[in-house]
Parts: sequence; C-alpha cells; structure tokens
Amino acid sequence: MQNYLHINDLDNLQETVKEAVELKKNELKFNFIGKDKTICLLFFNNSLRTRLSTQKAAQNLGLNCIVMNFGSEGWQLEFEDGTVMDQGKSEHVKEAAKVIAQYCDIVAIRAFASLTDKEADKAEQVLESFRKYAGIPVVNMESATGHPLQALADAITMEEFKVSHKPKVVLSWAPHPRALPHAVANSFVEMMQLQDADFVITHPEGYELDPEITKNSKIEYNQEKALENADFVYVKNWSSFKDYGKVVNKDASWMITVDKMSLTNNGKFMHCLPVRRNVIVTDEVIDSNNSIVIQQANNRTYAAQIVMKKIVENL
Ligand code: SN0
Repeated sequence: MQNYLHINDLDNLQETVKEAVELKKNELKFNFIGKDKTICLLFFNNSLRTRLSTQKAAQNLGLNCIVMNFGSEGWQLEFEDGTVMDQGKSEHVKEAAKVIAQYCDIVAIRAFASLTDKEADKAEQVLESFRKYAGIPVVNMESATGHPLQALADAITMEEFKVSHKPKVVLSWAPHPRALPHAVANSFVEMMQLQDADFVITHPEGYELDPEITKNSKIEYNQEKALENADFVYVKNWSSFKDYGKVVNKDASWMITVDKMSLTNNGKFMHCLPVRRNVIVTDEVIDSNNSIVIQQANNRTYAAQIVMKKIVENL
C-alpha cells in the first residue's frame, strides 16, 4: 500500500481486519520491519487516541516516530497557489511538505475540516497538498472528510464482538454543543458499505451527510425505529452538511439512554471518543457492560499498526 487516505485504500477490508486481529495476539511479531525508518506525525488539531495509538503502533513495528503539534508550534501554512503572502501565513505547504519529507519516510497528518469552506474541505486541501508535494506515503489521521484509521478500528471491534447472524448496525446522530466535523461519520458509513450488514443511519431532518458518501445507505429519521433490534449502536454528532458546518439542532431527545438501548438486540454501544457524557450518551449507558468504547479505542493501535505495516513493506 502506498498511502492510507481513505478506507478504500485497503485492498480488502475483511482480510485487513483479520490480519489486525491476528497482529493483536502478538503485537511485537514484526518489531523489526520499521528499523531505520521514520514516520512523522503532524497534528493541526487536538488528539489523544490518534496520537498515542499511532505512536505505539510505530513503536511496535520498530519505526522511529517524530511528533509535531503543527497547529500550535509550526508556522502558519499557506495552501493557495499564487498568493501574495503578506498576511498572517509564514510558509507555503510547497516548501513545508518537501522539507518534512526529507526527515522521514512516511508522514501522517491530522487536519480537521474548516467547516467554513465546503469546497476546500471537499477537495481535502491540506491532505492533498501534502500528498502532492511531500512525495512520500501519507497517512490520514483525520482529514476534512474522513477518519479511515478510526473506521478500521471500528471494523476490528465489530469483528471481535460479532454476532452469529447478519448484524444490524445503526449510526445515530446525537446532539452536541459545538459544530463537529463529518469525518468520523463519513468513514464509518464508507466502511459499513463494505460490510455484509443491515446498516441504518438515523438523524434529524437537515442532518443528512454528503449524499455522495451515503449513496444508497438506508436513512431512518425515526431514531427509535432505527434502533429496534440493533446489534451495534454507533453514536456520533456531526454538524449540518447542507447548512455547512452549522449547529441547527440540539434536541436533547436524541441522546442515547437506557430506554433507547432497551429497543436494541442487547446492542453494543460504540463511540470514537472523546464523548460528552449526558449530552451524547447517559452515564448509565456508557458505564454499562454493553459499552465497548474502551476496547474500540484500544483497537486504534492495531488499525494504525496494520496500515503502517502495509506501507513499510512497500517502501
Ligand atoms: C472530533 C470530531 O471529528 O468529531 C474528533 C473525533 C475523533 N471530535 C471533537 O472535536 C470533539 C470535541 C468536543 O468538544 O467534544
């Protein structure tokens, strides 16, 4: 594999999930393959799981890992071509990406959606600029439109907790005080489109994700109806896509409660974290035995590790 920008960069999702489950049993098995190679992790936004699990995964492969909080410590980057750079931005991505690429073999980038410029976000301006100018493999650690490492960890987690029948999986929107990106939800949808499952998305009207991503995935506007018999309940807030980046609904009745979980088939509660307790989900649900958010976060390491292994093997 060359780059991991999108879940579809995996040749075969199911096989990759099985490889990751195997790797988890013996995570140091390939601790030599990254010898004398370096990955550079650039964060333009906050992180906990992504930063630590990707570093741990690199370590498990014997890869050197350099981490930089670009958002707070780097120069402000310019991404537009031909700009007169007489304002706040100090350095063009053309130089920055080429310079960084001399210090490492792989670059991983976190750059959230602006949620103000729909076209730049859709064009994946930051990620694509690095891909174009760095000339080395690029890994997406959450970009404007996707979070494929999270989606792979989610797939691994569902494989570990799989049920004996075709699972019913529900992606439910829940309220949040701030405007959040679509990336996690988008990649989850794209990952589910590669799975054999009864998959339903539920959200208030006006919260439709990009129709180019949801394609023919089923949308049910009645949350309780959507939750009936669900085996997995994946909860996430996102801001409006239509009214781009706006919070148009904070309806607390969309929060996941014990009553709602009782409609499911003893369903597992999933969330990528960080999560706002008693806004997205009640304490009772997230603290219950059916909550698998901690196991899900653990699988971030194995998702990152299997992806980096495939890239290192191809260097
Ligand atoms: C990010 C998001 O894309 O929704 C990262 C998730 C992995 N989440 C947030 O920014 C949550 C911030 C908050 O204030 O709750």
